[in-house]
Amino acid sequence: MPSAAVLLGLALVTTGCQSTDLTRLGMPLPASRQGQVTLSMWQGSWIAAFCVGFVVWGGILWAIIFHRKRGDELPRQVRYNLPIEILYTVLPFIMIGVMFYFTARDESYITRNPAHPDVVVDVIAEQWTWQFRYPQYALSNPKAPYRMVTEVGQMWVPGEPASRLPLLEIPVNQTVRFNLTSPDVVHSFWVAAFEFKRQAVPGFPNRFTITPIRTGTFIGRCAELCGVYHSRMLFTLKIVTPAQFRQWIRQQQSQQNASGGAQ
Ligand SMILES: [Cu+2]
Repeated sequence: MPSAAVLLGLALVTTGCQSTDLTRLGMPLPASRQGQVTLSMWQGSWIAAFCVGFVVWGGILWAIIFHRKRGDELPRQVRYNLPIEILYTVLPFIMIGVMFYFTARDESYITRNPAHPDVVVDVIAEQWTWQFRYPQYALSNPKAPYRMVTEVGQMWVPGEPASRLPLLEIPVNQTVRFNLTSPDVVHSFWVAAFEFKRQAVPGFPNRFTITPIRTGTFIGRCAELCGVYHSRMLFTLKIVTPAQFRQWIRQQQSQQNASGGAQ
């Protein structure tokens, strides 16, 4: 039981900063349909783990309290107890089977790539910035990153120096396919509210599909240590209504045409 208290305390302390809803057990409020599935998987795993934990802790306590050393006489030794041996062989198989079923079911949903997504975004992750291209609209990053030489080395800065982050804008309630590539080292596309990460591996294009379920502005990060400015490899994610998205695309297109075509 003390370990349960420690665990619970740890969970509260480590999750207390941003999440006020304890039922999410430290996970952010999901911003995508896939994230909702991940969250329920996370919650279900904890419930199952606590059920097993209570049985184990109960067994330990029971042994401590009712089977204390009472003298120098050795208690009756029991071995080859077939029912118990069958129980602790079969039970873990059942537990693993249940975990496997839910993991396989949810994973195949989360990694599903429908053949006809509403929006396609090509994501190029590079040291140390992001480019987002919308091939359906012949649109490249609103502002192309440029290379800045610093005291430590070279870094890519989006737009003007130290100004805004690369912008990824997508419409809510539509399926968005991301094609993820990297020209240099391994990076990782991560938006906490999607409860999802995927690596950008040089020479190995990755893809995934997200269906956002609520509008808002989020921060995207690189989640793979990729060099000196890894921690600055951020982007802004805006989930907007489909109408706002169409308007934004038109705006970007006219800006791009005005500045002389795709970069
Ligand atoms: Cu990176």
